[in-house]
Parts: sequence; C-alpha cells; structure tokens
Amino acid sequence: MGLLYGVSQLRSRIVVSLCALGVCAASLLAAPVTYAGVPDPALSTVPNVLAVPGGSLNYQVTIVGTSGPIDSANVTLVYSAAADSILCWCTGQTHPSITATTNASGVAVFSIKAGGCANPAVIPGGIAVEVFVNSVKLKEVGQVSPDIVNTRVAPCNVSLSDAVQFTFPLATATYGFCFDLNSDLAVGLTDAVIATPAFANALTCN
Ligand SMILES: [Ca+2]
Ligand SMILES: [Ca+2]
Repeated sequence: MGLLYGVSQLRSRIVVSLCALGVCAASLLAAPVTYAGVPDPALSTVPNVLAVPGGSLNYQVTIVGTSGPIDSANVTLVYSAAADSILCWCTGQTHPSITATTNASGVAVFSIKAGGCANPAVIPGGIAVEVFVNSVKLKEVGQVSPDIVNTRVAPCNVSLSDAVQFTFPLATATYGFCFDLNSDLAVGLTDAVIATPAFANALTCN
C-alpha cells in the first residue's frame, strides 16, 4: 500500500512540475495507472477450499489482475491454528501451509488430502484459511468437504454418517456453509454431483 501511495504521489508531483513549465497535457493527466501482475480480489476467483480424504477432488483458484490472468504466481493457503486443529489431515499432506503455482490462465490447482469443514464464522478468531498470492494476502476463505463428520486424526474417511448429514440439505436445497461444496452460496444438485462419488467410493486415507 505504501509503495502504491508513493508512486501515486510521485506521479502527482511530476504532473504538477510539468504543468508549472507550461506543458501540462490532458493526455498526461488522463494516463491510466495500472500495475501488471498485481492480483485483484474482485477479478480473481477464490472459492472455499474443497478437500477430501485421498485428494481426488481438485480445488481450483483463478488469479487475475487488471492486465489479465497472472502466470506463474505462487498461491499459498495458510490455515489458522484453530482451523488446522479441527480438520482431518491425511498422512503426508503438508499443512498448515499448502502451495500451488498458477498457469498462463491464472489457474492454480490443489489436490488437498484432508477432511472436515472449517466455517470462519464459527471458528475462534474468525479466520480459517488465508490465501496469499506471491506472499500478499488476497482473501480469507473456509474449507468444505464431503467428509463433514470428521475424525480430526487420520484415518480420515467419507462414510454413511457423512451422507446422512448431507441428505436433508441436498434434498431440500437448504443452505448451510458446510454443504455448499462449490461456493455458489446455494446447496443443490451441483453440490450433490461433487459429493456423491465421495460417498459411493467411501473415500478414505491414513
Ligand atoms: Ca467422515
Ligand atoms: Ca453450492
């Protein structure tokens, strides 16, 4: 923020100086200031983290700046201590920080081997997952998973108890943070499509 303010100030000073010399040009005043490679939260797509025991569901983010998609950006998910402690982590899954890199379309794909739901609204401190792009914080999100009844210690598993929890919200399109697997702020068929294979295959991990 300090750097952006500094650049803006400097530009203002240059404009004032040139105006004082009588060469103040409308085009100079109207010159757009863009910062290539700086992610814009409003243009980027960062849904709640989707995780499942075994990691067979992809979690995808798209990082976009004012100049378009940002290639080769380092995207890091940082779980708060509170969230980290209530989720179920498969052995071998690094945490609380997980990193992936964007491609030319600005897309970074994670395959997170974990279970459990982390709703920031009900977590001590109010933060579940912070999303950093090239070390700059872009957004705070939560985590969702078909493994909603989670054991908190491996083995993590998707079983009948999880399916039972999902049945009513999916059947009645009743919104709940933990049941909205695709982060569209609704619970329905698209979430069922994501969850059903996890239930059918009883996904698990040690
Ligand atoms: Ca479970
Ligand atoms: Ca949904």
